Amino acid sequence: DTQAALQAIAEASSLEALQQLKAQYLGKNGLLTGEMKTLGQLAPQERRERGRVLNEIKQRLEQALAERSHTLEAQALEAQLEQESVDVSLPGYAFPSGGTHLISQMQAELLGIFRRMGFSVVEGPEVESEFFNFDALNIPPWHPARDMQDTFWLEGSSEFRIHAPGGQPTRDQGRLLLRTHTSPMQVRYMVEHTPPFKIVVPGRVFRYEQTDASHEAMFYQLEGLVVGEGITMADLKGAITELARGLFGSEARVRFQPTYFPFVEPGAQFGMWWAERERWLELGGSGMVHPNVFRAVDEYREQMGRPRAYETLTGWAFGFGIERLALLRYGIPDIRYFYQQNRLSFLRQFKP
Ligand code: FA5
Repeated sequence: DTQAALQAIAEASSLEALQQLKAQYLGKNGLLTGEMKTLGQLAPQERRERGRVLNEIKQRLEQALAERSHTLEAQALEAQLEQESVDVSLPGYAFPSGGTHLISQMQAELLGIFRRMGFSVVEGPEVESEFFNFDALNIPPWHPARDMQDTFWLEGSSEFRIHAPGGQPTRDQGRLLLRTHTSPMQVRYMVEHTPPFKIVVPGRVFRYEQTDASHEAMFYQLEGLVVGEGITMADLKGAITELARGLFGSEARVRFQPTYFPFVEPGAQFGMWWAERERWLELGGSGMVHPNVFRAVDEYREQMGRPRAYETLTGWAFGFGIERLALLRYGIPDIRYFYQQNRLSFLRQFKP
């Protein structure tokens, strides 16, 4: 009964029910399929007539199935949209937000102080060559000062070659390492730029060290370098004093004590008076750029076909650890809190 079948299809309440009806009529063992199978027993004339009728029925059923299926799908979609609609009047919920790491905050603050003094900020590579990290800084391979900074050596040799404007690569620059300080950027910058200039270089450095409350294997340094005509130690003291005032207020004081670094002469470690706690903070090293460093830079420049530029000039440099400054300033008992433990409860205290 075609009419009954069509009605059942039109009234099917779900896609599953529709699927069942389809199987019932048109499936392999369906009613219509059964009828089709009997065609073979009829006489040719009758078979043709009956075949035509059955085909027509089949087409009508198929069309009805398709239409109903379409309607049901549309209804399902409608219902789903209804259910998933957004109620814009509901109160929102707060997303947890990250914060800038204390060391990044300190770095930004320090760079701000130096920018106000007219310094440019430049950065260099963390994977460095033996040449820039040691040799050019007046630390030859046999020099005991190499042991002052235990080094992570890397496999392979340097691919860092500074190219002259004409494109001539320079000599081999030795083994690769993770830079143990930011001082190699002194050399890189001087090779590439013509004095006078004032730069600061922030960056990560790495040392093959046993960690403890005040030693990390990875930490941040800030390097400073000023080169020009008639630059003296007094200018260095002025800049460090300005830094101290920027950090600790106008009453801040600084002190310099003689010390040794191969790449400066004379060399001085410097500290700041922390009035609030009535104590000195030892910050880092500094001094007048050693003539051997200028010499190495000029030699390198010559090899690149650039004019020597440092013979008649003087300059000073400093370098200090940003974590050490943060430890002292905020009374943090252990440097390992910053990266190794990475404790959120600790870091959140310094959310800006
Ligand atoms: C240097 O690295 C020199 N390049 C500094 C310098 C630059 C001197 C320019 C002269 C002219 P030193 O090895 O002392 O020096 O390290 C400098 C500072 O880095 C230290 O004063 C300290 O603040 C910090 N520091 C050193 N080792 C560690 C460490 N393992 N963990 C955290 N901070 C460290």
